[in-house]
Amino acid sequence: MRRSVAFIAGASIAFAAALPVVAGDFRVRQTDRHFSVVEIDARVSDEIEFVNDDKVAHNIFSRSIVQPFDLGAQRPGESLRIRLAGAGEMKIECAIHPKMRLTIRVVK
Ligand SMILES: [Cu+2]
Repeated sequence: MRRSVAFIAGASIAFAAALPVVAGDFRVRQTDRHFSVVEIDARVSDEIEFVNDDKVAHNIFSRSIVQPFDLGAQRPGESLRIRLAGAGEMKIECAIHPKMRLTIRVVK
């Protein structure tokens, strides 16, 4: 009996891990000219929300081959999103503050 309970528990954990993550899967804040996280492990089609909690503007971009983009000027309080389009590693930077760095590893 105990054995079958353990099996069911294990199966439900595996099922939960296989479920797709809902939209707005990751939220990255920009505070004191830094990203709130430096690394993210995500999946293709996950959404990353960038929230500017600073008193200054930012300009998030990536030259990554996987998904190059430039979100342009982001005012304080503004929230911008990207949806991850391909697998690979992305380096995210800010055109205004070169020390701002974020790595997103994307798997299928
Ligand atoms: Cu910046």
